[in-house]
Amino acid sequence: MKILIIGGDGYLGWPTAMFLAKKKYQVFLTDNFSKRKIESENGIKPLQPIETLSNRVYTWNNLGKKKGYGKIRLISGDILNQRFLNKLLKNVKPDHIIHYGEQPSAPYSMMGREQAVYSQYNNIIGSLNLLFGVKGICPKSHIIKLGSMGIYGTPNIDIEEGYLKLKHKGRFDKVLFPMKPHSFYHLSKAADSLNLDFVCRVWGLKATDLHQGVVYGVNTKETIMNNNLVTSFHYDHIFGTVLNRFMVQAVCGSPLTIYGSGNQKRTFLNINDTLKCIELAIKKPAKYGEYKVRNQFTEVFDINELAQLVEVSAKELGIKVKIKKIKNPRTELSKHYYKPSNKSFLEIGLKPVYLNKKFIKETILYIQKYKVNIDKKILDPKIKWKN
Ligand code: USQ
Repeated sequence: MKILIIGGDGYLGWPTAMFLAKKKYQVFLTDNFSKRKIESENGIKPLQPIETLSNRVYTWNNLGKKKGYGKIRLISGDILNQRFLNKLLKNVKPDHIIHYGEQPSAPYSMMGREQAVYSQYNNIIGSLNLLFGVKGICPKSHIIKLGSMGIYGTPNIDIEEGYLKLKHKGRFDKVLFPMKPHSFYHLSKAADSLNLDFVCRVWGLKATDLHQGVVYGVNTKETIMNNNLVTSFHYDHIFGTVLNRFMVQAVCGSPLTIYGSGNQKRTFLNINDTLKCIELAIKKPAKYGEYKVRNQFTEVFDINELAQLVEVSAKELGIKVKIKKIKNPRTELSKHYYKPSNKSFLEIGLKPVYLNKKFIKETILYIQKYKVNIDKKILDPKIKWKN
C-alpha cells in the first residue's frame, strides 16, 4: 500500500513515516521546509539538532535494509506549486495521503498580519491544491487530513465528532459542528474542514479529518533507533506545546508558565497514540463521497493539572519546580464547560497510552541529557492575541 506523507519533516510527519515504513507500507515523503525557515527567522531551535530530511531518510533506509523494514522515498517540494504536486501525485498514485503539511503554530499565526496571511494562505491554498490534484489525478486516493480540536473552541455543549444533530422549529437536520476557533491558525483548519466536506459531497472524494488535540512526548520506537532519526521536539513559545514546554522548564529551572487562571481545558494525546490513530484511519478509511471526522485525543486536562503533575513527578526525581501564573497572552475562556467525544477511535480499536508520572519522569530524564541545548530566551511568551 502506497502512502504519501505531506509535511514529512515535522514533529509528527517524520515519526509517522518511520512507523509506517517499519510496517512495510511504501512511504513517500514531501515537505517545503517552511517550519525550518520560521525557526531560523525567529531564533528558535528544537531541543536536539535535527538532521536534514535527506540524511534522516538515508539513515532510515540504511538501517531498515538490515532489519527488513520498508524504504522511505523523499521528493521535496511545495504543494503550493500545483505543477510539482500534480507530478508527485501522478508518479506516486498513493492509496492514502496523510496531510500534515501546514504551518502548525497558533502563536505564530497571531504575530501580525503577515504571519496570519502566511498561515492561512499556506494551509488553506496548499490543501485546496491537494483537493484539485486528487480530483484530477488520483480520485481513488483517501485523504487523511490533520485538523485540530481547536476548531471547535470551548462551547457550552458537548463536542461531537464533526457533526451535530439539530432540532429547529420542529424540524431536524445534521449539520457540521459549530466552529469557534482559537486563532488564525485554527481558523485555517476550520476552512480546510469546510473545503474537505464540500469536495466529498460534490466530487465524491473520500476524506478523513482528524481533529487532533495537543500532542506531547519526544520519543517513539523508531526515533530512538539512531541519533539521526530524532524528531523536532520544540519547547519555545512559538512551536512548543504546553506539556512539552513544562517538562523542559522543569529541567532548566525556569518556572512553569501557566497562562491565566490555568482552568482552561484542552484535549491531549501521546505522540505514540498519534501514530496508532493514523494507522487506524488508514485501515478504516472514509467511503467515496464521505467526509469522516474523528476527534483524535485520549484525555482532557486543565493546565493547572498538567503543571501539578509535572511538579510532583519532578519532585520524585529530586527536582524542585516553580509554577508561575502569568497574564494570559491569548484570548481564551478562563473557565468553561468542556466535554468532547473521542468515541470514534476507541470504537475502532485505539488502546491509549495515558499520561502518568512515570512517563513524565522518563521524559524529564531524557530532556536532561540535552539540558545544555536549552535556550531560556525562547521560553517566555512574546506573542499576544491582542495588544
Ligand atoms: N499554555 C499555557 N502555558 C504555556 C503554553 C500554553 O498555559 O506555556 C496553554 C494555552 O493558553 C492553551 C493551552 O495551553 O490554553 C494549549 O496551548 P498549546 O500551545 O499547547 O497548544 P495550541 O496553541 O492549542 O496548539 C497546539 C498545536 C497545534 C494543534 C493544537 C491542538 O501547536 O498544531 O492543532 O495544539 S488543540 O489545542 O486541540 O487545538
